[in-house]
Amino acid sequence: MAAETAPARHRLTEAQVQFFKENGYLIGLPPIYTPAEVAELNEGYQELLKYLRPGEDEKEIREWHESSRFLYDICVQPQILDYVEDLLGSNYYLWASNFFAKAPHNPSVVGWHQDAYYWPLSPHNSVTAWLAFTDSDEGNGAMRVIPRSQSGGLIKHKRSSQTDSVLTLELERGSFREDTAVPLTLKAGELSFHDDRMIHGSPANHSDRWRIGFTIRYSGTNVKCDLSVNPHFKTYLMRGVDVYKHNPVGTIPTDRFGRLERKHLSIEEAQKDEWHEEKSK
Ligand SMILES: O=C(O)CCC(=O)C(=O)O
Repeated sequence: MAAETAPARHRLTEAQVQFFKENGYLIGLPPIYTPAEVAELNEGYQELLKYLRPGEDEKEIREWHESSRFLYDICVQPQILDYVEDLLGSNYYLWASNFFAKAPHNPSVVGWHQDAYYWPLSPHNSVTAWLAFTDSDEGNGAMRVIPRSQSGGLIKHKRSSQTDSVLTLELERGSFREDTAVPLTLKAGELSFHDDRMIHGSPANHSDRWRIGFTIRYSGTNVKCDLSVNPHFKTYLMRGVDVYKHNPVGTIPTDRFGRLERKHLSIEEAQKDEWHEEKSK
């Protein structure tokens, strides 16, 4: 990143932590990256796109923090880690990252879902940092969240019937209060946080602008992955100690850019849609 004066680091206030616990998300934090650094982030993103094969798009850039030091360094940005520590506690690891990019006038949507429904992880103790590479607002398809929905438990997801949806498992209309949705407006370089059980999604980008977000997923060290669903799961301890040692540990990448050949599998991709039901029996 550009050698500028590093902004002073903050910790979350009690009120912000309380807001997250009650509502399942958090916004309104100072920018993590300056405009010059945001320009560098986007240059790095363009470099990563060069590693895609014909027919692939940015959705393929998943867990490439395992193969790209550029992405790994974003995931370990100290200010982000301080905030995550305030939300998850002192012992947690990094395990996933990916891009959600919407080109100008791209009709694709992210259907309403709970991340935890996709992940073979238990218990639920995970947080996503959604880092804006571009401005993200109601005009270009910002993420929308259903406040407090994280406290209602997991709702059964169904295979999507929407052809424009980026996801294949999503919540059915009527299974939650869509009219309470709140858009998460962010300037480039800012981030939001959300709980793994919070209901969220995003509409199409009807604007002339790109909307690019990079998600980084962190979990408490007590969280165990079912390796029979995702055998490639790798953890990177970010803060504290891992007394549980539930999961395999990843290797820090040395190449600045590079693609990951191992394909991580979600519950949906592993075709284990009944995983949550079977687990709760
Ligand atoms: O960026 C989006 O539109 C959706 C992001 C999302 O679903 C997630 O961060 O889990």
